[in-house]
Amino acid sequence: MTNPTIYILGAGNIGKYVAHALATHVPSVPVTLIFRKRDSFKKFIDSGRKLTRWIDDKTQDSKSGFGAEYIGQSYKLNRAMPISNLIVATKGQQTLDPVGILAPRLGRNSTVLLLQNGLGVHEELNSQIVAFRSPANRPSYWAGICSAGISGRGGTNNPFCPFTFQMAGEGSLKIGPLSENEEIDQSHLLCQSLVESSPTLQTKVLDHRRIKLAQIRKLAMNAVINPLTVVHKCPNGALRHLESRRALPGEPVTALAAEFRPSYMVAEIGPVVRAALNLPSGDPKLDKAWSDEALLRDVLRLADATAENRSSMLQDIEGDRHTEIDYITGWIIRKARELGLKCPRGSQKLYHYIKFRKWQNGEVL
Ligand code: KPL
Repeated sequence: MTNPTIYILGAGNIGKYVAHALATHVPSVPVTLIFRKRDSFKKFIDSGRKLTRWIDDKTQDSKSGFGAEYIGQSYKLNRAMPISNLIVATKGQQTLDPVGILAPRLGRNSTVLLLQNGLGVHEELNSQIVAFRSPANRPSYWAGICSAGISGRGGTNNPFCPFTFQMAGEGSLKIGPLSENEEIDQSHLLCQSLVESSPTLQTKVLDHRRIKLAQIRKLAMNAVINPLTVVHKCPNGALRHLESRRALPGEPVTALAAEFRPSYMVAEIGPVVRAALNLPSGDPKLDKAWSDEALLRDVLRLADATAENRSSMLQDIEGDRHTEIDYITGWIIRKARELGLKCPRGSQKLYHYIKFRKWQNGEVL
């Protein structure tokens, strides 16, 4: 049986943004938000199951109310419907547990769109969720990359406007299948609904090869920007100054100054992403697009375009939460090892610093 509802796990900025766009542009498709915290679930119900978009100092309430489900303690699986379409908008490190709870409602006819930073989440779901160990039971995974600038006006912890989000800049949503063999069916409910929401989302449907390129490009950007903003405790825009800063006469060139700058990180990460992509050799266009120069240019452009932002990783560190380091820098390190490449030393140091909140030699974060 196909369930016509689109479920969204994670009511953070991206989850709210996509839910609001679906409700605005495809009101005939029911959308249900799934909550893991009772508190947020209750607040959502009490506030009338509405989401508010804040743009150019004007607010726009979602036209229709949303469905809401709570999957924390006392969750009754036996009364729950199977899920045909699930958008996962949680952070990588917050995905395994809730998807594990939902796994009995997901199966080979379900589509799961992972809308998050980093790589490696779907492999983790397949290896850690018992029901998904058999390829025959696995959902079809899609990846989504959202480049819109969205900030919460407080997030779900804000007692005044937990379900409001603010648009800081337009952007696109690229989606595509993670399996090489999957044909794109534009009439599939999830795909079609996201495309119909294009006036807001600007959805582009890519084939497997192109979504993989887009994912790895975004990962390379995040693997440079996010850990560097943590180590320097700075907004994204400061990375350009850091890049051009030279040691003053007589100033000792510390590891921080020499290594932890965008060009150094790109020089380490570039070879790993190029090898992971296994690009056909001798294609001058591809060689140029994936050169260290092009990656560095894109990193600095993204840092400039999001200059005021504190990266999601820096915000997680400041809020004393787990970070996405395992799916970003961790992925680079694992890939380098798997491909027999030189160990990316700077990335390894940053990984340890961010994962364990201290340097390998003991200094505390
Ligand atoms: O994706 C981001 C993040 O913070 O995770 C960027 C694009 C770097 C914006 O801050």
